[in-house]
Amino acid sequence: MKGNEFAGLGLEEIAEKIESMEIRGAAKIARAAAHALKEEAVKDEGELDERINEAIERLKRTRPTAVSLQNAIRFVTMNKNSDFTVDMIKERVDTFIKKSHSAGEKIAEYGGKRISSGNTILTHCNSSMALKAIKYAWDEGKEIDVIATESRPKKQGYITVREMAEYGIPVTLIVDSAVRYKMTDVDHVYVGADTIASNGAVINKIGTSQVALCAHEARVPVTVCAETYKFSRETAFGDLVEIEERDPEEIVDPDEFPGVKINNPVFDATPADYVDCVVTEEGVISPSESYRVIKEMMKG
Ligand code: RI2
Repeated sequence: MKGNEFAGLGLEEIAEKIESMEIRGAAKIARAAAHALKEEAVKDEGELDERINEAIERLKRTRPTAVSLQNAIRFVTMNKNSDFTVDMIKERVDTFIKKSHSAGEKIAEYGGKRISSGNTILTHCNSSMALKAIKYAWDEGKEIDVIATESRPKKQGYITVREMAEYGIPVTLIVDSAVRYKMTDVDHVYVGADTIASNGAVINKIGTSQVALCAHEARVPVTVCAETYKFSRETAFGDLVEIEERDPEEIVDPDEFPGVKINNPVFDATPADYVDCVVTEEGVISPSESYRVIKEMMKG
């Protein structure tokens, strides 16, 4: 069990860090949101129900696309909006955080086993879950190497290449537009997910669908590493996943481009047809089984 990643941070600090992406990655923002609820629960001011409901509203406004955050809140509050107790919130938060870490360990193992010695794995953005699987394969003594995209505009690929290099795994950085050119060298694509819809579509960092399209063309399997709390029950009832649009200034200084519209959508949807499998803590599934995972979630 890891130490507390968010020690000393309260609700507002966590919400601001999620918004600014200082705390980022769908798994981490889910754990951070859970931690923030615990911090609110133990405060000795006002009504507990009110504090928790306000905290939930604040957290939900931070980043709209990753359902992991909403599912963390749902897990902690058991889908209620009243009759909370401090002990219940504390216990549920600790359980969620523990489950998140242990899901990561299982995903590492199941995802890592699918990688063979000699494989080149291409990854996009920075997914803690995808990288855990790659590290597991490396720890098993497999000789592998990684190609990582830069992942404009926030360049989370820099985090990935540093993490791989520090771990000793041979890694090559490429610009996003080099993916199709490099795909002939690739044996597997490993990515994470922010949300998985009931039809098996994977919503992940912008550009993931282009990577998957290139992989599909080259018959390279695409593996998505995602915990079950990244499946969206709302999509089973017809809701569409909101794609977060961030500040155009993350791309360029708009003042330098007068008269130009600048769009900064930060996620896209990869259709299930372009995904070979989803590695969850419960096992490796076909994306077409997403609805079954969601149905199971609804029982709990
Ligand atoms: P893990 C990230 O979102 C990336 O899209 C990444 O692939 C996904 O979350 C899953 O990450 P962002 O916060 O949960 O960088 O696997 O926008 O760490």
